[in-house]
Amino acid sequence: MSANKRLFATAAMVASVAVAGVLGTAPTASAASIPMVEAQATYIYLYEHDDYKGGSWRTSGSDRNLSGNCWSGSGCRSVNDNASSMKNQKPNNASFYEHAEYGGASYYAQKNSSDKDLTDNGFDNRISSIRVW
Ligand SMILES: [Ca+2]
Ligand SMILES: [Ca+2]
Ligand SMILES: [Ca+2]
Repeated sequence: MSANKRLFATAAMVASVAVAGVLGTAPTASAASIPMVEAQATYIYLYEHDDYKGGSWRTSGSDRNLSGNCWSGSGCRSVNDNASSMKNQKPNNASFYEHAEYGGASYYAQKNSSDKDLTDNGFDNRISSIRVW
């Protein structure tokens, strides 16, 4: 019986510590008011070469025309028709299209997936637009 009481007392202590912990974080609760888009930004990455090498470029949403987008690094090597590998780190599926405006053949990139070589998908150096679903 006294053992049960001790157990209860311990549980109550743990509970109060937990409450204190929650209250302790209250001053930073304003962080929760940051828009979710900002706080949980995720991206789809395209890479200039196989194996995620060369320049990279990322987008958080759909892009109807990759023309004018440049790989990271010096100069402006065009992303359009030049992506050779990709990582989709978003919690959304995405489609890559052969042409701008989501036209032509498409490649389906599941959420949280990656592909180190788009050649075997017939999509090496072809992507011209991206739609995030
Ligand atoms: Ca390429
Ligand atoms: Ca592939
Ligand atoms: Ca293309």
